[in-house]
Amino acid sequence: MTELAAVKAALKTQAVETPSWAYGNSGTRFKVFAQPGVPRDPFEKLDDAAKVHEFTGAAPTVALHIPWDRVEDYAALAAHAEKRGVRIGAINSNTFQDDDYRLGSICHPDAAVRRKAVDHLLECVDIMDATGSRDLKLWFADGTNYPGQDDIRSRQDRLAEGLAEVYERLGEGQRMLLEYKLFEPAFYTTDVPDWGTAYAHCLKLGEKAQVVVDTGHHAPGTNIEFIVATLLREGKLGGFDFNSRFYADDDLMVGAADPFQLFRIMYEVVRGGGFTSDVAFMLDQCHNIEAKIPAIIRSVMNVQEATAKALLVDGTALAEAQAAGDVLEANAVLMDAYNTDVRPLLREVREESGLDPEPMKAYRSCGWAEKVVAERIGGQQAGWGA
Ligand code: AOS
Ligand code: ZN
Ligand code: ZN
Repeated sequence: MTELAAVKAALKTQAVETPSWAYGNSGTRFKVFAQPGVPRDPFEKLDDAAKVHEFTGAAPTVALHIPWDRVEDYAALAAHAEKRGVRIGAINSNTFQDDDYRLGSICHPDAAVRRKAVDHLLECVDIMDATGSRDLKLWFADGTNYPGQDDIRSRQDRLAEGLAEVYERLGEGQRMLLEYKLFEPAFYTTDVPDWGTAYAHCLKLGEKAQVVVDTGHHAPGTNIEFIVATLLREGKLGGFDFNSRFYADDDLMVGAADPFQLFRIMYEVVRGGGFTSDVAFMLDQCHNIEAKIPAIIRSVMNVQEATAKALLVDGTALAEAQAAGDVLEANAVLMDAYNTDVRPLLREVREESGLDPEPMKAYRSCGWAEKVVAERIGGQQAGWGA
């Protein structure tokens, strides 16, 4: 296989998971702008997700969020997905929306609240069983707002205890993906604030527990690709929540603010063998002011473009320059790949896969947007702000 053929072959295997909540109405704490034609239930969210897959060929799974996607019959939901040509991806838990969780969930000082939170996580594993989902994705809003509010160390103990109970419940081939976030909604301490804390818990739990890197969850200036390289080296990178950020957890379209950062991340993924492993490439975004399905198609394409550039890095030339201590040449090798216009390559890849080379245009002219606007009255809100 020529090198270009290998790059194309790799791109054809790429899968980006889209989040069910990105198809629903969303906004900030100031305002949710309702859009016409948005899904009214989880089944319709899957219908929209199937459109993204139909035109990109690269979005075969859809993440669910419980309770936003709660249904009577999860097997029926999974069957509906399959009928539309997609599958159920990660199950995202929600231990942040109930009044009971004012002081936290799994780290709450009251054992009864902790019990409720853990029971919810166990319910999510039941849903994984029913839908065939592989991953339980955990993000905890737990933390404190004021020094002294609660004991930092005890909260870690409670976290470890709760996670261990859920870990034990995981079946064969199921994973627990633990997400970290620097701050928000808690502003003084967050119980899983960084990759180190997530890693420490996952290491103790065992090999089914892995870390999720949400690209919006870091302090400005954090070198995310270094974290990616480190977690991959340790076999602990479970996946990504991709989105882009200008300021904090903006949840905008991945690759919008900083496509170069996305390229650097994807380069470390490729370099560390993560592209061909079980690393899950998930989107965690909301489309508050832009049309949702096209924004998700654009996001998938942004990931594809960054990946194509990462795959084009001339590894031999880079290794030679690095070994020779040729700083400028090594940097030039990387920048050459980044500065390549990979859109023609991706168009070819799509054509070879029997797809329209221009997913955005193809979606716009397919009539789906007009159809759902006419048919769906009273679309559902995604769940919460962003
Ligand atoms: C919150 O900031 C996180 O990014 C989570 O991944 C969250 O759980 C997700 O956005 C939806 O559940
Ligand atoms: Zn996330
Ligand atoms: Zn987030």
